[in-house]
Amino acid sequence: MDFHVIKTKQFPLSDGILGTKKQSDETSKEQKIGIASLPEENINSKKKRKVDVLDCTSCEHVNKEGNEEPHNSYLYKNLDLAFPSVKRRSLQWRKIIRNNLDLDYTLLFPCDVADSLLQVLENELDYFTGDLAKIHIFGKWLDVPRKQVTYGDPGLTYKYSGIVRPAQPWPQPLEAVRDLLGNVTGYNFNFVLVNRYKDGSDKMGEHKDDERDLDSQAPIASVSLGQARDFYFRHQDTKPPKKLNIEKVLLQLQHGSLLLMNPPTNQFWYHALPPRKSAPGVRINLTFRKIIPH
Ligand SMILES: O=C(O)CCC(=O)C(=O)O
Ligand SMILES: [Mn+2]
Repeated sequence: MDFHVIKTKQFPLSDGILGTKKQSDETSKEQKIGIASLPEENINSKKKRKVDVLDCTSCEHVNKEGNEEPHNSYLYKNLDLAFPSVKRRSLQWRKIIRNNLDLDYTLLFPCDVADSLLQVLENELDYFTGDLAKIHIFGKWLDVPRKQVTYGDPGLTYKYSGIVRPAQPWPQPLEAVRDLLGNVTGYNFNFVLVNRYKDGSDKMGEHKDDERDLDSQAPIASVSLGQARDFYFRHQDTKPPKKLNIEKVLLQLQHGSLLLMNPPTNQFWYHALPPRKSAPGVRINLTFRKIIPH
């Protein structure tokens, strides 16, 4: 699963249904879209994979002085929760379509905002411990190889991997990200699962997010902060007995990125975040979901 990294110019916009705002003074900054996948026309090609990387590590942090409108009422620990610089920016989406896979990827947050948001979440979130930090698989209770916590609207719960997790009240910064995603995608997410990977040894195994409680018409919106990590999708029928010849789709999820897993992706494809010694930093991932209340 080796990646060949190339840096590319921006991909064409495909903002249609996603309703992103255009006109921006920040798009002139050299930004490279970060995604690793085969170009659509090369699905069955045996050529080496090319990975396009939108790399936040190389972009200069924005000097806000004089450029920002005051939004003091939202100012929160050096983070403006109205996300004005995000709303002003023109998002460059990459669409990936395969056999029942449907993804949209963009760099949502400029580096400075992503840095601040990561810092705030590092300071404020408390992760599950004890029994709440375990999952139940094949009759065994196992430690989750990362940290997790869940938030959402009052009364909601989420059942996955043999466990039930309550929606704790929204922390202000996550509520603000939820609202931003509502603007960007048009979906009202009511729940978020937070995963914290302390280093490259923390991981997530192959799974589908196909629980019955999820609204099957809504995407899952995955925001990544911190260490860039490899991520892949594997079609369910690539193993025996069917052994279909459908290639994995490989991505590298960058600091500040947003990945939309649109229906019916999670009916047909597994996804996973494999361990990576070469990715030693902390990463926080937020998967915003729409749960059907009972
Ligand atoms: O950390 C990630 O990017 C993956 C998270 C994920 O798949 C999940 O929360 O279900
Ligand atoms: Mn998942």
